[in-house]
Amino acid sequence: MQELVQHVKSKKKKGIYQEYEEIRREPPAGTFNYSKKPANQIKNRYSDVLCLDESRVRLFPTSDYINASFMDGYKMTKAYIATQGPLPKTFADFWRMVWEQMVLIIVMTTRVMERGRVKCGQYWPLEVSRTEEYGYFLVRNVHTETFQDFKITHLELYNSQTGECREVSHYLYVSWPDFGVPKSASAMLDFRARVKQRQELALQTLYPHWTGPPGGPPIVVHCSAGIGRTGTFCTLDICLSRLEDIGTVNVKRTVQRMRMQRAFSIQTWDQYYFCYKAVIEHAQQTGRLLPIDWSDTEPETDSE
Ligand code: PTR
Ligand code: PTR
Repeated sequence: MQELVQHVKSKKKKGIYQEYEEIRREPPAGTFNYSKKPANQIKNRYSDVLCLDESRVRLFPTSDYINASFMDGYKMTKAYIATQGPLPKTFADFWRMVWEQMVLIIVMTTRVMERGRVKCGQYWPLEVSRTEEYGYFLVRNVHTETFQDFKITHLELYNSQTGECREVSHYLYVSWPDFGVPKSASAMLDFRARVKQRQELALQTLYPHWTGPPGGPPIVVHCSAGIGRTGTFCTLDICLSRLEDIGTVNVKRTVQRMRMQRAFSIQTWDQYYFCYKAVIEHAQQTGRLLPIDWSDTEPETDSE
């Protein structure tokens, strides 16, 4: 951990910015042919945010395209599905994906409207006790808890084709603007810890005989495009899991690897820098690091 602090201290903001620029300059690791097919183009929220063919999530059995990518986590394959904020025409596809991949948690890091613009469709019922229909799924809002920076909603997902019902938790982080960073690292760290606890508990109670990959089904993470805030959340989660396991972190490698599965993950240098700061804050909170004197490294100006 001390090495990470030294890394941030010696590079300063400017060096971290350059490190991010190096990552950005690397070309995408594959092709986007499925995203570009004429029949699929209308299913992309942004024409310039496409998913790599190799890691894309396929829906069954037909009409298999959704703008969603599997991403590995720390010592876990397919730990996440990174996806765009669902569009009204893809709501049913989104719930189909949640069902087919046996998802227990949806993490949403955007608001539905931001600065007067729609960033994501309202794909779940907002009001408690309300049920909405999406294709052959019925989704019911069972209970909502509101915190300062996030909202947790317990949903019931009913598949009218099979007659089965499942529980899905919806974790919505409300104070994170696109192309920005969360207001507070500690609120984000708290949010991430709750997501992790919920995934562990839900796996034990809902799928006690789970034989799939360790860690359980993928966690769906989305923002508006599914790259900036989504990539930042997942980078942080991977780095903290590694820190908790072996006490070291490699932010650069984590982001480089992530971009091989979800192109363009992490959109701005301050989202990248935020990962470093939040990891350091977490290490301090958990007693892995002593307080740091930043006064000797304080940069004179921001490097943008
Ligand atoms: N073409 C869009 C734009 O640049 O506005 C794509 C885009 C939108 C990219 C939002 C990233 C965005 O942020 P996030 O992935 O955090 O929703
Ligand atoms: N947020 C952490 C803390 O408060 O100790 C770590 C941290 C703080 C990291 C400051 C970097 C910092 O540098 P700057 O002031 O340039 O953002």
